[in-house]
Amino acid sequence: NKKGFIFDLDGVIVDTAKYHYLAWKKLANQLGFEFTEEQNELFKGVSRKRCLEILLEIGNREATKEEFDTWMIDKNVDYLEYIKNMDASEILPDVPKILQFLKENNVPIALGSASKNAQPILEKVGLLHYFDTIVDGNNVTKAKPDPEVFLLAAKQLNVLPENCVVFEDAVAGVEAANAANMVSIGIGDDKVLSEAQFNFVDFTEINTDFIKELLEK
Ligand code: B16
Ligand code: MG
Repeated sequence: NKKGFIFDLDGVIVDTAKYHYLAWKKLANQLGFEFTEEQNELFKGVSRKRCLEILLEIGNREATKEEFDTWMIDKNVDYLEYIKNMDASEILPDVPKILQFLKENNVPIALGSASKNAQPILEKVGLLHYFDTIVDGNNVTKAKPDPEVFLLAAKQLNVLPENCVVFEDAVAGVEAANAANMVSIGIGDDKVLSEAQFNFVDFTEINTDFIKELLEK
């Protein structure tokens, strides 16, 4: 039974949520309302378009099609400015340890992210070479919790969905992994990610014996 491992990006490999937050907050403030870190939780794993829709609901703002498109671009320009200088120091603890272990055991690895900026981020932090394929916001039409992103990743790895393991920090992402019939591993608060099959606060809690067990299942 050939296994495949799929990693979400934001919140699993790097903590870009804080940069997304700063960029959305700047836009909200420009439009004349507040946007809190707590509200930013709703944005995790959610596509850029859907995030703006939610933001406008929060601010009780209407937008013409033109304004909507302009604000999407503005937000991303700001976000790109925040991530411009990202480097390996922003990799979340022990992520390379797990990637390295998988590589040494010839396990195929995919990225399964909603972000359209996934590839440049992996490049900046120096992890791109670990990934056999990248499926992100540029390749999928249906956002998480739809399983499309993970099913496409499995297909590209040439591994059956039921033999795939997914690491996710967002509720929508855990739902997507479950809907894809994959093993879901929640990274973060186990109360928030209660639908996940396994839960860890971060990768420092995951040892290679646990990964070995998953590989032998
Ligand atoms: P972008 P993930 C998601 O990435 C983020 O969690 C979410 O907050 C963001 O809106 C989305 O990517 C789109 O990102 O604007 O860069 O295309 O967690 O699925 O890796
Ligand atoms: Mg995420």
